[in-house]
Amino acid sequence: MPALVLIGAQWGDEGKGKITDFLARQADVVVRYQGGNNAGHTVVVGDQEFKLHLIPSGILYEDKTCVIGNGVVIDPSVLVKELDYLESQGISTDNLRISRNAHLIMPYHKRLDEIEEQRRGAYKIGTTKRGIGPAYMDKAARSGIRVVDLLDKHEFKKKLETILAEKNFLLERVYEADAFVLEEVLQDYLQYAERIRKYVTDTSWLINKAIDEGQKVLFEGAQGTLLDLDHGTYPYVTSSHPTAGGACIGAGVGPTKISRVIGVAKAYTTRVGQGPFPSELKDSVGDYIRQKGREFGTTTGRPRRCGWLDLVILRYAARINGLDAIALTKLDVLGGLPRVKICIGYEYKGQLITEFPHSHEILTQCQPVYEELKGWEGDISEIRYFEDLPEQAQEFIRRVEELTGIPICIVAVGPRRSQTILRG
Ligand code: 2SA
Ligand code: GDP
Ligand code: MG
Repeated sequence: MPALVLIGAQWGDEGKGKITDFLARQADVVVRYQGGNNAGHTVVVGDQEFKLHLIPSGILYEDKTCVIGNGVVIDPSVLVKELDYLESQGISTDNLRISRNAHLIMPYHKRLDEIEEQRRGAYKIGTTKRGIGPAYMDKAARSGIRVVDLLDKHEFKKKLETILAEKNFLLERVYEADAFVLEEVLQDYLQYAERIRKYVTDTSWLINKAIDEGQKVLFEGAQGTLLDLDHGTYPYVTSSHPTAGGACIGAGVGPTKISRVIGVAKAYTTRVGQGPFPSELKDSVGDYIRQKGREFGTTTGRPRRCGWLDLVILRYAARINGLDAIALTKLDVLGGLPRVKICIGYEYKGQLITEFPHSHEILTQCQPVYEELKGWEGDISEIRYFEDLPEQAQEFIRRVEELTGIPICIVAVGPRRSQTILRG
């Protein structure tokens, strides 16, 4: 895998952290390329569980270079906490590199995220309130502040002064909310600057050099395909590009450098926040999956909405990302159900649709069409070979491969590194 992109094929939380950690063993460089600390990637090493929000999951290995690319929005207060946390656990952060061009999440972004979400009323998105949307808005509006600005005290003060005057006007006069005091923000951010300065570099140069020298680079997506700003269930999406193409822009590498794309998908589907979800289960089976799969937000603790595996979504993810293979996670969670369903299409106005609808209005009116398979009994979490899985679990995997046309290269049967079945 000279350059492998790993993306979420559903609405996030597919287990990207676990699969990144598993594949990172063979990688030299691990790169985050979009999103921010809205992400929550869980990695279990031995008895210890790590929840990472900004730093790539590869940091748990001593010898991997870990990059926060230009496409990530960085809340330095969270970054500093994550650095402190890792170091307190005896994990070195010396191999971390941060792009000079990544944009910063500022305190006003977080306040605006809360206010805007509240003002949406019934149309709220269900954001993580981490300031992600407002930070990307400023980036697109060309009024964002970047990591490189933070490192120059005078430049940072000048920029902050101008932008804060505007934001305070908006907060006080339009939203009747509290304004921010320049000196206070400045003081906090200049402290963060000193803490992160040593990690900052030209990360696009570093990644391209690594690829050219034959090193292995793993791009770790955050969120998922259906949360992509362009290709997701807009407007119920995040403000970045979690799809494979996002890796090129968010890391500064050309598409010709990417050699393989793997989509991580759960054996069922979950979603956090608002928006359409055709195969959602609002019954005791949904509750069973939520409890057994511990489906609660890694960042906010919110209960995740749960439903059956949706192959219309997986085929769509295969198209948008150009998937070479799927890593199927959490197969163990479906164990114990007498029957399992897979959504093979949608019924819309009496017709069967098998392509993901490009219209939000159509999607909200789609009813899932299911194929039912036999479930399997017993705990599969200690199984390490495909052939040792119960016949019904093998059939489930084969059927997903058949109906998507994409091979399943990895099957995860538990949160630990070792609870992974590698195929072919
Ligand atoms: P935002 O905050 O602007 O990115 O929110 C916009 C939508 O994107 C969804 N979103 C997520 N969905 C799943 N997992 C995410 N990360 C956390 C996790 C979520 C959590 O790992 O569990 O802890 O709640 C994530 N981040 C953003 C969000 O729900 C909105 O629908
Ligand atoms: P990510 O955002 O895609 O990295 O996923 P999260 O970490 O937010 O959520 C996935 C959760 O499932 C985490 O608690 C993982 O430890 C856990 N997990 C990952 N793979 C498996 C699996 O195969 N089986 C089980 N039971 N849990 C898993
Ligand atoms: Mg997550």
